[in-house]
Amino acid sequence: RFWRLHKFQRQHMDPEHLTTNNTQYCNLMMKARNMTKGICKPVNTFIHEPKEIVDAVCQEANITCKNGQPNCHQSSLPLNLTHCRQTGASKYPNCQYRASYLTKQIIVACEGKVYVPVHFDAYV
Ligand code: CPA
Repeated sequence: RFWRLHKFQRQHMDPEHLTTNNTQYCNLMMKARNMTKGICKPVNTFIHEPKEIVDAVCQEANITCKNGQPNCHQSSLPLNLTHCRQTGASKYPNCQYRASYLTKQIIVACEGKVYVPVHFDAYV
């Protein structure tokens, strides 16, 4: 169970880059964060906010996740995001992505005794 919160940090957290207008961001980051091993992960969202802000989303009211579980929570405020989507021409192992920069509310699933995000469900 413990590894899942580290997986969320690896796949979705990037507080260092507050604004990004770099077309290579997704190509570099999807690889650097090990999401292009075995397959190209088709979509992934990075959150450019401090860990405390993202962890605090778990304290918002429970809502239903896409998979029907009740452990999702929506941020009250919009957060800075980069959404990475695999291009049509991208072929493993040469994973290619298009980046979209967004400011949207996020929905995450949370788990654990220290109740923290383990899954990125959506942005709205
Ligand atoms: P991840 O957060 O690693 O939706 C599939 C993946 O695509 C998902 O990966 C997030 C990503 N995505 C994204 N941005 C989007 C849309 C999708 O980044 N806009 O998921 C981690 C694990 O969580 C998966 O193995 C499935 C699992 N999971 C799904 N619902 C859950 C729940 N309610 N509670 C706990 N785990 C859940």
